[in-house]
Amino acid sequence: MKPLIVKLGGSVITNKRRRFTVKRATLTRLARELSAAKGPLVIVHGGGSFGHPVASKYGIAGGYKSKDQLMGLSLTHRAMERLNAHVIEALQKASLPAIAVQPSACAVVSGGRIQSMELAPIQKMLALGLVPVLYGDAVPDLSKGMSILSGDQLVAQLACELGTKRVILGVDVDGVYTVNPKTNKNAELIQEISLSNWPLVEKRLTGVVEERDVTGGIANKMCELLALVERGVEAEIVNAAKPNILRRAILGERGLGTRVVAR
Ligand code: IP8
Repeated sequence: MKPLIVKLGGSVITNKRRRFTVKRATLTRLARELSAAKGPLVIVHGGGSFGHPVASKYGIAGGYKSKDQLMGLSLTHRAMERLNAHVIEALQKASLPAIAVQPSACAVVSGGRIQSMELAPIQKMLALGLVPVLYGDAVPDLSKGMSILSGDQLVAQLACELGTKRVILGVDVDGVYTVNPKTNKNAELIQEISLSNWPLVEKRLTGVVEERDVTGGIANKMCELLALVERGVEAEIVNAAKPNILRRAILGERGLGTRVVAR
């Protein structure tokens, strides 16, 4: 059986306004919702207020320019490890046998893109019934020296390589909107994004991302997902900040947020 891949967005599990702050109650609830999965599961989480501020301070995404960025990479990675420890602990409390997998130690990255990834340990973990948990990470980069590998890119890579049929991305709004729904009441939810309507949708998206993450906004997310659905994988962006939405999506319900489709 192919694994389901679920991404927990950084804005769902951390308080983006307060550095290094986990939304503990949300994480506890999401761990319980994830435990509803019937088959093999891979979890990826984003950086939120752990990885992004540190990566941004040291300009990690721009590549290696000066020696102080080495400490920056080390600190960014450590911040992600700390967040990952919170996630793993919450999953364990929900009886999921979660195990951390360090992306910077198994992905070969060049120009910010994964060139290859060692997946044998992850495949064995899944075969055993473990739940691998990966995260956006600060990584050595073959051409830029260093870069940031986003959780979204990891989701796409893992889905292709593990033969996943469906990926679910949990965010803190109901899906993709025409404008930022937190600040504009005229925001319209886009129910379906496809390869054909994306150029038009992209033009309509204005100010959807309020604080830009070091890994870019919704356009980058959509690039990863559209490339994925082109290969026959289903993708849906749902509101994981609302109780039970992620659980329902995991149990197979469709149309709970924005679906990304090939047609
Ligand atoms: O939040 C970025 O991952 P993302 C992780 O999935 C870091 O874009 C280290 C900033």
